[in-house]
Amino acid sequence: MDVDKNPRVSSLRLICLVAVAFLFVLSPHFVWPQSPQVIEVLADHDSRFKMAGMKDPVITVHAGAPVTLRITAVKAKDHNRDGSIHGFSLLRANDRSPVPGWDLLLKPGRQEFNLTAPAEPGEYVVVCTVVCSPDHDGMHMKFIVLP
Ligand SMILES: [Cu+2]
Repeated sequence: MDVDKNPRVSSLRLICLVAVAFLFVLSPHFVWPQSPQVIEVLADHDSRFKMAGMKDPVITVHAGAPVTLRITAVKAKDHNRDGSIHGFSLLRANDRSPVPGWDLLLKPGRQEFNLTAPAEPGEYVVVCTVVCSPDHDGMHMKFIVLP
């Protein structure tokens, strides 16, 4: 019997072909998911958050997008018992409620956090949660979530 002319075999072939085509079209979404936005922040010795090229640092992200926070922390006057020298905690601007997963403690030096931006667009604020110096109360920065 000629295999090629068997209708079962040829329909199986067609299904395989369609499946492979689908995988080919969809593969970028599996193999290369949206690459994270890398944000570099300096949590400095003068109890201030700083970002290169910004006098008033603002973090801007898109709702639900992957974000890599690359933070360099430099010790101010004081530190926590656990060795944390600054904190990086994200709050909603309107009610100061914390954003889950965005309450970070910083150790001296460079550290990286892979996070997901808040799902809700709007205005947020980053605050330091370690009483790092007498100027600690001024250690905050704007954080904007775009749709
Ligand atoms: Cu602080």
